[in-house]
Amino acid sequence: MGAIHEAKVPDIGNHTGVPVIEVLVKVGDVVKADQGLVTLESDKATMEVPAPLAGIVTELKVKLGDELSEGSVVALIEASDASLLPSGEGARRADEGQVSSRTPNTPVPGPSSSQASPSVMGSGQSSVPLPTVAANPSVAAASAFPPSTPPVVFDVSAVAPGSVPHASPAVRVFARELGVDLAKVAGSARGGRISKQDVQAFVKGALAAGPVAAVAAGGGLSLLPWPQVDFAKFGAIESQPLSRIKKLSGANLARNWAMIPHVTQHDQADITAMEAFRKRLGETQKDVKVTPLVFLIKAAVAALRKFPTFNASLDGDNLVLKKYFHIGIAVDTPNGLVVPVIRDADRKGILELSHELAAISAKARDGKLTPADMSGGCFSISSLGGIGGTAFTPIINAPEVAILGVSKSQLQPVWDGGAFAPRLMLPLSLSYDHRVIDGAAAARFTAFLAQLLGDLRLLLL
Ligand code: CAO
Repeated sequence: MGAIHEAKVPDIGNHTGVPVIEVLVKVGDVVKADQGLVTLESDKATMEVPAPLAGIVTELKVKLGDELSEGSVVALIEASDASLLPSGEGARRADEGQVSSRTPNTPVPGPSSSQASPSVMGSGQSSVPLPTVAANPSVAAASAFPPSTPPVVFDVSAVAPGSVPHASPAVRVFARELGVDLAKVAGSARGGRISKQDVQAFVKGALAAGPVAAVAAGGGLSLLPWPQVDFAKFGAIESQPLSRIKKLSGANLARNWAMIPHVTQHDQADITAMEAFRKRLGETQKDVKVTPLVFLIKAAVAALRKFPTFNASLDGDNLVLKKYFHIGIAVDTPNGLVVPVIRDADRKGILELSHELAAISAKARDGKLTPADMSGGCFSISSLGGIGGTAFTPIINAPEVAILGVSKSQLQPVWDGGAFAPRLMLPLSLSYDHRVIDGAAAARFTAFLAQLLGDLRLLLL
């Protein structure tokens, strides 16, 4: 009987309580070094926890839904005879599992491999902190053998959210066997996950389209490389690393901007009466600040109810229509933009929403939002109204299909049919996914929003 080793969650940055979404092995399974044992998924990325060495799974320490952090023990593995050999194939495999070096015959996994994923959720370092097995003589012996190729260099940009395809290990193996880059395959399963059928469809499409089209079949953009400029040649500079949030949100924004055909519909709402009401409310409600944003949340919910295709997500050729109303709010924090979600906004009143908005914005600015706080949104609102501006083009928060941008309200002379009257006008900028929403629907949606904000009594209907 070989020694028993613990398989632990490797360095996943500052993330804690990341849920197990798949258990990939069972007790008694024979596993290879580096084989995925369980899959963890935050709202930003998916990663597998790999077996530290080849052997037999003698005990599983986790189940679906358990929330894990760095160092959590996932399983116990009895080392196989091969992995205990001081030299030879077994020892070399264990070595490969630990230092991420690979012989030429070993397939080098793509960005979705178990090596690559952990840093997606982690610190974005340039090399992956791989799991180590303390006091493991077989691994110590194995690591005495120099790897036959240099360690795989980890490219954070290749695995940033948006670059990391959502797929089960079986689908990844299948794709690897066919030589398919999963980053080019559109996932049609729930949450954008790539199924085996998606990979098959991708291959069929590529073959049918011929060699040139096959390259582009994944929708890859054929872009010029990023300009490399020595800025210091032109004057003094200072280089600052991007925050982790900026790197993560930047990758998401770039994907959403490139993959969604955005159109932005601009409109204005006359909020003169709404503001008078809000001010009166502010005089009596001293324990919470009521800003225009909560009225926008209520009006957005009513508009989503009336226009269900805005409360939807694309799932391959299907549109998933949601019967719940969870509204994401873009919050500007010192470390970058985050989008916490207010759940069941349809069931909450103006004051409850105000308390919740204050609480989540404070949590966001303190950097204490959890993945759960930022998941499940149906539609987002990005309000720059407290700062300024007359209009902007917000980027859709995929897999949502629309986002409402709000700029600063201004007093304007508005013709009432007989004279110009001073009215407080609120600029609305609705960006929508043109694959799902037509321009006419977007114009109706914003006009309806403006109508509701112009007369809040309509929200009671
Ligand atoms: N027009 C005029 N004034 C507005 C307004 C609008 N559309 N919206 C808010 N205001 C006023 C508020 O009433 C408040 O005024 P008082 O202090 O006089 O009462 C002031 O602006 C500040 O409001 P606020 O920003 O603190 O509160 P909010 O509820 O409007 O917004 C939050 C909360 C968290 C959304 C906001 O603070 C924030 O982070 N906004 C930035 C979002 C962002 O960065 N979006 C860009 C995404 S794309 O890169």
